[in-house]
Amino acid sequence: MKNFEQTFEQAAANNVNSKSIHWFPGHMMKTLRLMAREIKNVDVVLVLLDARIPYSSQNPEIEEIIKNKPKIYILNKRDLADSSITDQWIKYFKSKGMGALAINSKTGKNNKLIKNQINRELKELLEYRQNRGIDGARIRVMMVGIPNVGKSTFINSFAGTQRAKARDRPGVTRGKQWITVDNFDLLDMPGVLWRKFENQNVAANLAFIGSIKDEILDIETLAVSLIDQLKKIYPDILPQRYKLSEDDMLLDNYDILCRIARKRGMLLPGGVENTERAAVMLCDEFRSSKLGKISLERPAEYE
Ligand SMILES: Nc1nc2c(ncn2[C@@H]2O[C@H](COP(=O)(O)OP(=O)(O)OP(=O)(O)O)[C@@H](O)[C@H]2O)c(=O)[nH]1
Ligand SMILES: [Mg+2]
Repeated sequence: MKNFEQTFEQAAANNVNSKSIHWFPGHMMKTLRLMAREIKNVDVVLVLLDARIPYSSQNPEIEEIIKNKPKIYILNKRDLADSSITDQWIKYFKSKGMGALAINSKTGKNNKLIKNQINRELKELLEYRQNRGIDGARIRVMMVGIPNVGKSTFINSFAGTQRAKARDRPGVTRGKQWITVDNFDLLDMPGVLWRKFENQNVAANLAFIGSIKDEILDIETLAVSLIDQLKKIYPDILPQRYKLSEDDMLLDNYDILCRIARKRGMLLPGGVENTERAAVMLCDEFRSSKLGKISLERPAEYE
């Protein structure tokens, strides 16, 4: 079984050898350049993070581009994360003087909260404009974040209609798109990953939540890493969901995947466990919160 480092090295090699498999695709490079250009034209940046991995979903290259702008961190997909840990993350961001909110973009119930937060963040600018008689000036908002975090979905719920294309896979938005809602101009952007992962945990977390295309990953390696993580931070989840015994849980992680395959009747001719199918199922069940509301990172680890 390959480890994560090997998987990513393989992905990088594929990037060189194949036209169709792209690790850090050209459109992400273009997006970083576009962001650097457009940052001058916006008033505030909404940084969408995934509530399950608020640390790993902060892209340092994006942070560098937006560092001098007012910004609000939005922990999206809060419905999939452990709510008590999300509350801890919000406190963590606030203790660092950063505006932060946790939301579920699929509901559209957050608009008032977000407008208030933007108004608070831009208080001085809005007062300045009012004093100069430029009341009613539009507020320009740039959306940034990793692929698949929900930027386009957020815009659609903010607008109350389907204005930006949003799908359940990374790499959907390919160019910039301005969308006007009341006195706001929202700039939708493609998601951006890292050029190079220094930290394999970050890479694994991004893969678990579906921000990296599964096609460039070894899904069994991914599932084995996920089993490893879940065993450490939510030890009851796998035994409960897949009816694994205490002895099963003492097996090594790959053998646990075999047990999961067997328990779900995923067998190849000859009775061998179909670990690939089990791996796809495990990742899907994690992503769709069938395993429960799971937070893979806690702020205490990053104090
Ligand atoms: N459960 C849940 N799903 C969400 C939420 N926000 C977005 N999604 C889902 O996440 C998936 C990705 O959403 P998009 O809006 O396309 O993500 P994006 O950030 O625009 O992605 P790219 O354009 O590829 O960078 C879609 O299936 C959405 O329905 C949320 O708050 N909760
Ligand atoms: Mg999008």
